[in-house]
Amino acid sequence: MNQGIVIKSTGSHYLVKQDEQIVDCKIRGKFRRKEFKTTNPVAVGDIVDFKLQKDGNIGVITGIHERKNCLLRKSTNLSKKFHVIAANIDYAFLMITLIKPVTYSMFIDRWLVACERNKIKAVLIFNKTDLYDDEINKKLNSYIKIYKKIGYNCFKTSVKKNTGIDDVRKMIKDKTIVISGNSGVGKSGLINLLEPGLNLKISEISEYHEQGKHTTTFAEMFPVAGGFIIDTPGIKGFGLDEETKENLSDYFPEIKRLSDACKFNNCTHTHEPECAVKEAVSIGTVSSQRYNNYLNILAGEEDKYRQDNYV
Ligand SMILES: Nc1nc2c(ncn2[C@@H]2O[C@H](COP(=O)(O)OP(=O)(O)OP(=O)(O)O)[C@@H](O)[C@H]2O)c(=O)[nH]1
Ligand SMILES: [Mg+2]
Ligand SMILES: [Zn+2]
Repeated sequence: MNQGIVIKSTGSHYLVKQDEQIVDCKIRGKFRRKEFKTTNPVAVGDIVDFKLQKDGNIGVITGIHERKNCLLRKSTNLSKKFHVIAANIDYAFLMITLIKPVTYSMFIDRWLVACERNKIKAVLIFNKTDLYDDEINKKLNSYIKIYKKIGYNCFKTSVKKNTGIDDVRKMIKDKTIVISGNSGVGKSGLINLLEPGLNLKISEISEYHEQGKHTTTFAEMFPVAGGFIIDTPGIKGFGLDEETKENLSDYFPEIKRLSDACKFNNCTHTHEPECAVKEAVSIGTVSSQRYNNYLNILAGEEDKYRQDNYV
């Protein structure tokens, strides 16, 4: 039996790395059906057992080792199935741009909820700072203030001007990191800058829609700056499951911290009297932007954040 790590998944086959050898593997039909809750039973980052076929460099995956963690999302909120973005990761980087394209705060907060839920350390990277004018810089600083206060690591970068990259580089050594975000924010561009030999495909964002063109189509892991980064295809939305919504306040760290001070121990922080969270929002110690996103996720107003007028 051979053992290796999945470095690329295309849905129908998987590249598995064992020492310096890379084997093109499929999975057994039976194995595939057993995992009914996810659209992809095997994800990049998974440690798998595989059998080599007689004719050389082709294999069959026969088992997945237990995951330390994984980042999951529902492809749409209507879908019942989950997609495993990556498995066995130390940090999840979310790349955000406040222009070309605009990353909405609702998207950021939903993604952070998924990280909290899966016990993955989240890091926010605000890219394309070379394009920001005074107004956008004000927004950037307010975002950074909000997220730093909660305890999230935040970085400002310009992949184009090569600024802020060294601080990001320091995070990577000996770690496995997944990088996620909307299409066109510069995920692959950042990896190219960190490890120029890789030459990952990037493309201009569309002029009219100011959105990315989904250039990266499959998740893939690369050796970068003494660690590993999993580049992923850009995503628009981030669907959460019912269970996450039921315990939502557990996944907003600043709300969770205050919950004990609410009058009712089952306080949902929506309509209850003597709610410590609502009091904190009213005096500004909890961000109203975060609180509104909390309320919207609770209320199931799933797709509002896609509208242009949503912050
Ligand atoms: N002005 C500016 N442009 C940038 C910056 N970083 C990336 N870009 C440009 O943004 C475009 C998209 O970059 P990609 O690296 O392909 O974006 P991506 O996030 O990998 O996109 P997908 O693979 O579609 O998810 C390219 O034209 C880059 O040159 C930056 O810091 N400033
Ligand atoms: Mg890309
Ligand atoms: Zn409360």
